Amino acid sequence: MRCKMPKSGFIAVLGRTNAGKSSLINYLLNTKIAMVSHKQNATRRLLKAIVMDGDNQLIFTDTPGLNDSQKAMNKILNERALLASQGSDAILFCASVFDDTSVYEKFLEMNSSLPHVVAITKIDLAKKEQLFAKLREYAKYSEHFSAIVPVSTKKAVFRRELLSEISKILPEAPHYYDSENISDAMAKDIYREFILEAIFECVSEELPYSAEVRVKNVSEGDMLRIEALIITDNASHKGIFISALKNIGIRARKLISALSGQKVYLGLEVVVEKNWLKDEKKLIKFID
Ligand SMILES: Nc1nc2c(ncn2[C@@H]2O[C@H](COP(=O)(O)OP(=O)(O)OP(=O)(O)O)[C@@H](O)[C@H]2O)c(=O)[nH]1
Ligand SMILES: [Mg+2]
Repeated sequence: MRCKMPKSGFIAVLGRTNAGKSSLINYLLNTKIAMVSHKQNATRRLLKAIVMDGDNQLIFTDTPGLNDSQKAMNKILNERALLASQGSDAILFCASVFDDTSVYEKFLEMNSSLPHVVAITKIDLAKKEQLFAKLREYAKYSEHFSAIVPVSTKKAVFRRELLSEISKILPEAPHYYDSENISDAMAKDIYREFILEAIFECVSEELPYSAEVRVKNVSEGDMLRIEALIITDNASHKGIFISALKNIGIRARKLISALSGQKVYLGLEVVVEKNWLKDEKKLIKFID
């Protein structure tokens, strides 16, 4: 007798910045591993989340949000997002219920041969009529997507429906990872994302965009000890980061402790790497 093969595959999560991609991935995984921010262009790196839907294995790649900015950093982020779809089996396109369909139209113009599902996010913030109107707008493109699913990570609705629609478009294949794993990322890479999230939360306006984080050391004993550098681009920014360091530390420690289940010591130091954002070679190396 032939055993039924599960559906398994890689799904690139694409969409405009701030559409709620990272939040959705955390929700689908039932564990927070991806950084989230109300500020735009928060996610800089690709991050995989391994989600089991029954026996099916869905490996989501969080990607930087698509944007029209001409800044060097943002161009690199766009390229990264599009690259993520190349090695994938399917795409999950995310758009908030308030976004117009222009980003989706641009996505269709890419003519990706991959099957995709559309997730309409943040439906908790919209009236029913707004959601229905948005679904009618997308109905024009129904020949392109295999399903459209409204979701809310705040209300925690339609997780099962979304996973099931994505499973349908994946190939039959054995699992790629042990089903106990939640990500292929190293713990220190997730800690870096959490420190970045704390920076986005604790320092204002444009300043988080001048910062990168490097985790220097992680050691485990009676508690988890992490030493990390916050790198910024000039001395006056350094001063502002130093004054926000206590709050950044408190927030980041909370996130790391929730994931690791351990008490956390977090040693943060602020250093200046002059103009790292303006030197494209340095920029690529820093956000690698
Ligand atoms: N009310 C509500 N807010 C949401 C929901 N999903 C995400 N958000 C908020 O939307 C903002 C952006 O969320 P992210 O998950 O960081 O968005 P993103 O698409 O990953 O953004 P980039 O990384 O910049 O591309 C955050 O403030 C989230 O808390 C939702 O379902 N409901
Ligand atoms: Mg994100």
